[in-house]
Amino acid sequence: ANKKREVAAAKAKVSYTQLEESEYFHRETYSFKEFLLDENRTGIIAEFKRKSPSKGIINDQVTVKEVTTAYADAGASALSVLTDRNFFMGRKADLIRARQLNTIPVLRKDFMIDEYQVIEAKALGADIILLIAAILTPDEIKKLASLAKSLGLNVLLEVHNLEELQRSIDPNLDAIGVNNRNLADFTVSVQTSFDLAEHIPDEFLKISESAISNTNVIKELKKAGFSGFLIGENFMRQEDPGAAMREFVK
Ligand code: IGP
Repeated sequence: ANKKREVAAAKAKVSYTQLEESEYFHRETYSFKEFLLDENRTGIIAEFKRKSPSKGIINDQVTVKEVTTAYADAGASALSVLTDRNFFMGRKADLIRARQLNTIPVLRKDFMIDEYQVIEAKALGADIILLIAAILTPDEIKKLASLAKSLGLNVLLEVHNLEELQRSIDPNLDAIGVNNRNLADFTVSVQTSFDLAEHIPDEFLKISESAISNTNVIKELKKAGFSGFLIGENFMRQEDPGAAMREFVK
């Protein structure tokens, strides 16, 4: 019976009141834009990712501490931390840890579908949330983005194609990320970013996500108007992801 109670307690959601009592819930967030456009930083949003549906285990030997602090030292403009457990082996505690240890913006990388998760993101110490156009209706995007803004969170909308982009544009978004990975078949092509660049209105920061493996691509993406580059696997698959990023930006 004790065991049962423990399991039930672990499953129970933290109440809204408890979330709002979190110290981080009241912090002032970092500006995503400021860090992305900072000349002394790289524009790279460096990701902590142990596992993915397309690759399986990428790296489960490293700690949030060693990786995220090394990323920040190497000039990351922001950190991306997976909190999804099922597909990515992420934990909410990873996000809290990244927040505690770093003074740059942190993106909560997860499948956000309801308001609870947005409030939770703020309580865990996130500065940025991800909204994925492929899994949300325009109304849901509007609702979640405006809640996020009201909490001071920055909003990154992820799109894969022109149709998703056009139906999802909303004034509460700060940044639009083009995911170069096709979620239907996991194929990757950076060309997706080049194709969509001109369709993203100038008031939004442009981010290119996934499959970025060399600095020449970043140069070309910058020319096309991108100011953010989300990189996970290329660093995480190395034994020392922080050293990999240092080498990459050298
Ligand atoms: C990073 P890569 O190819 O550098 O590991 O990609 C990031 O773009 C990818 O992890 C990602 C993702 C997502 C993960 C993009 N959108 C949505 C989970 C959910």
